[in-house]
Amino acid sequence: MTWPVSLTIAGSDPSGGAGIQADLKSFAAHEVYGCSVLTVITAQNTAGIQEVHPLPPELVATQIRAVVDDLPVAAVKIGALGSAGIVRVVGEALARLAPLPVVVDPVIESSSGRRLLDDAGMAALLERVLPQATLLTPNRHEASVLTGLPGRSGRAQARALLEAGAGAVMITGGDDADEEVSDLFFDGHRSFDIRRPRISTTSTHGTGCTLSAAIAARLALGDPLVAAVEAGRDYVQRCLETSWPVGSGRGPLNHFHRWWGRGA
Ligand code: PXL
Repeated sequence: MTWPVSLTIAGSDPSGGAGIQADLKSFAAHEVYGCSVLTVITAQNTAGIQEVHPLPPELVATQIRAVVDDLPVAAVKIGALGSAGIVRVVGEALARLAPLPVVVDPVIESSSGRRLLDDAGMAALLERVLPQATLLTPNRHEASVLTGLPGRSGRAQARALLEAGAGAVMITGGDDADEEVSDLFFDGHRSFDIRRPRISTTSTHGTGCTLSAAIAARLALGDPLVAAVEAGRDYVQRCLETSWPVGSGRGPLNHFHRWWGRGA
């Protein structure tokens, strides 16, 4: 018996709803051992983000080395990277870890609109990290910024992201206003929409982090990619359905609904 291990390389949200905190909760809920390499320290809560401080790239590189030299990492999730220098060291580390499954959530800004990666970082992400993604999970805005294609051209964006080197793409539609949330999956062969009813809740902080971490957890457990994507999407739906208000703004998801049930 071995304990599956997932690694998140992402930013910190001290309010615990997004970033590495969401990723570690998501790994734990899947009974996957979670480890985390910090890239950016933010000061934020459910109401908004106050500060964003990327760490020195060498410190990110040293953290990654400390983890992968010791632990049998079976899947990696990449979240906010914060600077072009960090993108570069993460790209180098992924090349050494290949062919491990890598889920890349191309975080460009926080849900409240604060930049978490500048333009130089975006260019580096496209060149050095995106081609190493087993799966890329942009929302519509991120897919549009990464491809330069307008917001609603999901299929064209997905094709462009595969041409840029991603193994597969899931463009998430949670930020739309539609009754139904529709996510688009494309891996070059299979293309399908995953549709779920929209849940009326203000507890949506960290949805993208949680989804990509859940998929990485399923991959660490040995699921094939499409099964991992569908299971990850169902997990997020349950997290949203069972969430309850925490904080004054956009609250967190209920990562532990299997044990905690629905909130009071
Ligand atoms: O949800 C994107 C995201 C990722 N990582 C960190 C964040 C956020 C959004 O606020 O703070 C650290």
